Amino acid sequence: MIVDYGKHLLMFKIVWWGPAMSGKSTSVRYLFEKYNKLENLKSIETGAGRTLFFDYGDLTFIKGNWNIKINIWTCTGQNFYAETRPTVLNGADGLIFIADAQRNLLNDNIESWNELKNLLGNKITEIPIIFCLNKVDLNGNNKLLTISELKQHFKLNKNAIIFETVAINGRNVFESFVSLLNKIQRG
Ligand SMILES: Nc1nc2c(ncn2[C@@H]2O[C@H](COP(=O)(O)OP(=O)(O)O)[C@@H](O)[C@H]2O)c(=O)[nH]1
Ligand SMILES: [Mg+2]
Repeated sequence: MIVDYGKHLLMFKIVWWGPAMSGKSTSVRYLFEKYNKLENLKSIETGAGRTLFFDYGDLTFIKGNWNIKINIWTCTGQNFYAETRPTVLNGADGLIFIADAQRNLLNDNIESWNELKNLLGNKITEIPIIFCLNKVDLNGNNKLLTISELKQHFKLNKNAIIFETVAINGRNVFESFVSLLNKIQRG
């Protein structure tokens, strides 16, 4: 977090983390759309067609006589770009972990969570994290992970906050973001 008392400016960095294709870009895009700030969202392409490298952008709010600028990033899921992920994490004040609710992708979720834990080390207990179990619209045939299964496989404590989200229609996307902001604010 950067505090500029002269300019009354508070700057945060929030990173959306999770395996490839879990819905990070879709979630972030929904947020920028909601705030009518889609033009602030930049995406870097890999050059290999539509595959995204990462997305980033700022959302700015006014609270009292302070400007709050939130710097938003998504990590890249492709393993080819794994070396960029520590950089994206640098200086993060909070994280939203987007897990894919499809049961057959459990191992991808666990692998991504383990990578994050390794990169953060001790900081994992200090940085506020909110979890999203995304794509819960793909229900049917008992093929979705449940919140309690995710908690168990990720070894989360029982007060971890997990939202069931649908990034393609925005269900709980804004709520998970606000929940993280509250968590950051409580410190
Ligand atoms: N059915 C469904 N599809 C989703 C949802 N969220 C994302 N997707 C789709 O999953 C694919 C990957 O999403 P994307 O946001 O690019 O994933 P990222 O790699 O984590 O950034 C895209 O085709 C999205 O439209 C969701 O909640 N439900
Ligand atoms: Mg993406």
